[in-house]
Amino acid sequence: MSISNFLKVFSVSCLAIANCSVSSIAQAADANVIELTYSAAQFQCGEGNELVDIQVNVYRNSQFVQTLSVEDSVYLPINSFDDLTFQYNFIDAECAPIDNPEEMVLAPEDPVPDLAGVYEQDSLQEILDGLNEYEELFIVELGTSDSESSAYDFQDVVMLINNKPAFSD
Ligand SMILES: [Ca+2]
Repeated sequence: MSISNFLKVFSVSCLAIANCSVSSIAQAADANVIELTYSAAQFQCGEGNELVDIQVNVYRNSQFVQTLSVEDSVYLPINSFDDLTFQYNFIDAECAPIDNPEEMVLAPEDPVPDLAGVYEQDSLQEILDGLNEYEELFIVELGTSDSESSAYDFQDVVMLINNKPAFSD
């Protein structure tokens, strides 16, 4: 990717960074740019209720970048996915996420963890099977930390990590 393309791309996410500065651009010069797409949210406050609208605040190196709703994408220059942290907000819901949501990144060849939610586990495998080699899944469990629970399915929030966005050639 050329420097001008990189700066163009960076400036996109820069729009949302309150104190985006020349130094932060310089700092990001060694970083890889990923495209993060919020694919799906699937959470109910109790069985039979509507799916909760979950908005996700994205932070890079502890700085707020952008709020994502389902189907939103953002380009993020990062050195590692660990640079990113997330905050999950339930909109107009009668319940709230657990205090310490559990997050996981899965690459295409990774084994799908042995989760209680068998049906969901199958579809997680299907999503993984459909990924390109440069893509990964970011999956989140917001309902329970009890790995024996059928709610422990890591599909409350699902995001696609594209490590090779189209512009990067
Ligand atoms: Ca869950």
